[in-house]
Amino acid sequence: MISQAKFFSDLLSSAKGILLTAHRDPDLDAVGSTLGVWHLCRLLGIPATVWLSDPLPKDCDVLPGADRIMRTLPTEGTYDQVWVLDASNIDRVRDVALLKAFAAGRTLVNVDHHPDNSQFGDHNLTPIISSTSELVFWTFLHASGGALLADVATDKQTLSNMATCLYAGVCFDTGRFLHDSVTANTFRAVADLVTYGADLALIRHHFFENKSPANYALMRYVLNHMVVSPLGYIYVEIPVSMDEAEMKSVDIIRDMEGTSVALSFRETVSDGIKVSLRSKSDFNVSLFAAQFGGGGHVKASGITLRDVSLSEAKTRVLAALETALSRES
Ligand SMILES: [Mn+2]
Repeated sequence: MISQAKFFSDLLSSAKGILLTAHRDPDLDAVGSTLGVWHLCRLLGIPATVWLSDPLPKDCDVLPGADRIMRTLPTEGTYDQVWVLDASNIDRVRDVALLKAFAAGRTLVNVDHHPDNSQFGDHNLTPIISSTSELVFWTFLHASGGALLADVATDKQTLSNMATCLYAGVCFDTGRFLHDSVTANTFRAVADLVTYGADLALIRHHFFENKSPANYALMRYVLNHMVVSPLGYIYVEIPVSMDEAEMKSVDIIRDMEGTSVALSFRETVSDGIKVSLRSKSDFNVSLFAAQFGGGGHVKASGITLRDVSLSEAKTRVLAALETALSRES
């Protein structure tokens, strides 16, 4: 089902050494897919290193292999390929200048599922699919006819570790299998990951049943401050003091009846105003975000506005949203 699966499987198999990385502020799909490929490299005997200079999301240390992730670029070792996962653009990688310098003279491979991917790699594997983790499954574990694993299937523990990491990524990016991006193939992929030994209880417990008091404080704040518009959208403004590390405010308000678009406006210390958008209708929030230089998915996108106040950002985006929504109806 991934037409280039053989090409990328051959590319991976031919590597002398692979540096794996993902977008800044990595989420569970970014971490799960890079670790998934890392475990695959171990199965195949290919030297590989995961480099993520940002801190991992809460509890990601329970993912098998997370303790081997490097915060700084390796200075030793032989690498002929650099793989960037789950990033629509190379500039989404933290320390992109370091990465570009490292990638010079090496093969740059872009593996991602965002529709606005900029095709920045020497080789680009960028179909529209639920998650990079699902993409990794279909490309390397299934579509190759299992050939990549034929010689190594006896290492059940590494296979199970890989399955756990990929399952975590799919589970997270699909909102636990609720988003429109979920297809019959997503469930087929997950069925196989479970067969390979994905630890569902580990993922459920650490990523969905282990919320911190700060997460509950955010939920309380959001419920007290959300604003429902009669025009069919809902939004909330989040001061810099609130912690969104575990859950995004927009995902707390998106389920309100009678609304098709949900937004959060969040002040950050040094990164301007972050606007997160979700759609429950045909309204394309990726297209909408593009007018402000943002992007993402049709149903989930983001905008960063610099040098504006929180209220100014809100006024500008909501004015454009009302115009766009009125055009739709
Ligand atoms: Mn993703």
